[in-house]
Amino acid sequence: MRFFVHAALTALLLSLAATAFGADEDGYDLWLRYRPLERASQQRVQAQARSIVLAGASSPTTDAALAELDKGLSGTMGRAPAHTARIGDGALLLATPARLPALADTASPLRTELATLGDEGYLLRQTRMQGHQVTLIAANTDIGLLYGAFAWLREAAIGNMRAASSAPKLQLRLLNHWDNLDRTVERGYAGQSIWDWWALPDIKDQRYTDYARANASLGINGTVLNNVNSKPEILTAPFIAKAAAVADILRPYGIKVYLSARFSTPLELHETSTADPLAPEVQQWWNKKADEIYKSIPDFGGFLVKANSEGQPGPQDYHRTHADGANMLAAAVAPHKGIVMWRAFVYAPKGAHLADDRAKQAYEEFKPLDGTFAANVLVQVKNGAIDFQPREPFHPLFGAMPKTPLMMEFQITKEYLGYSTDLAYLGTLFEETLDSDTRTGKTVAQTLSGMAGVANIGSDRNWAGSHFDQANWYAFGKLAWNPQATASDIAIEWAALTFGPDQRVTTPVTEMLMMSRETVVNYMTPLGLHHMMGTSHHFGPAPWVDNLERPDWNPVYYHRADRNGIGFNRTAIGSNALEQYAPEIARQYADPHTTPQQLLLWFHHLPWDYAMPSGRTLWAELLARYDKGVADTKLLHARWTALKPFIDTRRYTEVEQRLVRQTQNAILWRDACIAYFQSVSGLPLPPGVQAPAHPLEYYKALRYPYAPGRG
Ligand code: BDP
Repeated sequence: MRFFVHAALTALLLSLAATAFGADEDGYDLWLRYRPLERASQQRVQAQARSIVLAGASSPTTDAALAELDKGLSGTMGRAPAHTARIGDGALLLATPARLPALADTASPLRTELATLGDEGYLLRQTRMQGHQVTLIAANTDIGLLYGAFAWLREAAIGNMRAASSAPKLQLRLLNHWDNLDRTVERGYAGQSIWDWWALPDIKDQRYTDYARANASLGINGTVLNNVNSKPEILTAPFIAKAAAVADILRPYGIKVYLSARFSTPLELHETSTADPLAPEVQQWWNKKADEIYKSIPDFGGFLVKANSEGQPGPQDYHRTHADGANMLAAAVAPHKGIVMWRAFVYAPKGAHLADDRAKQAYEEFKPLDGTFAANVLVQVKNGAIDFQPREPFHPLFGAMPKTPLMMEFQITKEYLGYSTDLAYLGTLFEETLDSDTRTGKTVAQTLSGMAGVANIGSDRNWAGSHFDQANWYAFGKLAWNPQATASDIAIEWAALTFGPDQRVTTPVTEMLMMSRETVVNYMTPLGLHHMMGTSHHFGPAPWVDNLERPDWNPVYYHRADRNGIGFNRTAIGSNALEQYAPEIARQYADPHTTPQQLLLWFHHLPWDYAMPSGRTLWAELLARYDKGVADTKLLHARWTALKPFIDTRRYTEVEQRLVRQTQNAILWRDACIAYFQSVSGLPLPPGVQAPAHPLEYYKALRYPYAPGRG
């Protein structure tokens, strides 16, 4: 009997806990969930928002800010306070100097503070205004007020209510959609493109507004709607009208629309006889095209261009330089204050001369052009010199082009890190690159004028393909606003907003996030290995591939493993890619003993018996890393299962299924790589290291014909 009472009580408590931790969520609300707060937090929020007051007349942007405050407060508090015209005690007051004379008063310390916050900054402050105690959201512009409203709501949702002041450190904070006009997404793992080009411009999905809200909440202020592998049609009148409809929706949220332009567009549309950037007919065509676009989209941001890379057309087809091409487009958008983001991800097209090391090509092509780009051109550089690998050293162009504004290009979508099935928080990857010291007097972050992230957004209900991948969108936005923010602070905040502020959840979730990317590095490409993924879809291990048309598409080109050793020698006696870095770095990394272990095989080819700091041989260390990758994946899973009582069933299950799959992926990577490297090294497995489950041929025969993301 006692047993039954006990069991019934436990069941009751468990079900209460389940209710306490909420009904099922599908992830659509992202970090803007606005779930009911506990009583004590509600009281704190209530004290700051007895009424809502907007100083001055409304605008589409203040309408958006007020609507968000209503939505947020209805959710967290159960009801939104009244909007009033007069300031009273406990008012939440939104004001700019133009809206409220008291803020324009040069003697006011708030005015002085605001003067440091620029066009997009904001401050949150408890203060007295017209004799009343108020909570002030102040900014210099309406966009600043919107950002401030989101920041205040974030504080409310976490129950903090701290004073704050913040301004973006980078002017350009963009998403890059690799979305095609047929709604497929290149390297997208979250369903179809959210842009329904067929339905636009007449039919406008509510998602576009929610997309704008989510991005504005992070301070993202631009979006490139279409794939860098672009099509000429995007610049025809019907598509300009479609882009204009999107721009109209995003505008109140401070987000500008940009388009990826195909360099040969006028030629392919049969409107010119060449695409040579120095031909007057081509220049005139682009000038007229820019005028046409700006007529429909007055605040059009400009163009993103992938040229002379992977078969895309470009100025080199006419023996012109990247600067000639970029400057021609820049001249077309300059009268409208537009910009051109010209990508540095270039490597020789098929059949052309192959560099001895693909990692060197962007630097070789772009460094000599420093100082020759027009003022409204930015060169957009991927974080590393190869291609969005789980780990790469920072790209040598950062710090090497002091006369050219640079944009960082990160990949938020996880093409090489397990799609949206494997958990890998990229905040740590982004932070590692941004904090790298270029030894030119600046960190990578300090060399930047902007930051672009290849979006992981799609039509999936949860936007990103998995709940945890939302954290990568979040971290990108936060770091674009402040590249000095830390990945762990961002993780804590995201965890609290996504799963609620209970520390029994936020602490372990943050720990999971923080260990996840290193876990993926360990089970995929430890110790500086890179580019060993399956051909074309880039899923799963394929270190054996050696038969592709271009040598630098083959994994064997990158790991160079043979009976004697492994790794790519990029020192002076190798490809000398090291020479592209500042002398201090080149010197430090010239010696394997002073090269960070995590980049060892990126820069060095070493014998299998090379002595590692751990006391193990390189061979044994490599095996140990693979084992750690698998062990840590299991640990991620175990940490999540311990959270079961605290997470709604739907999200718990969706994440859990992925972690089971990730463990299988990790084992696959470990086993396949060990089987392959053992076949080349001929070395035995040390005692205690488990043999791969299958012979090498089994792994080589695996195929993924319908892997997603190939656009
Ligand atoms: C590679 C992708 C390819 C992109 C290319 C790029 O595999 O789909 O088109 O980068 O950035 O990572 O242009």
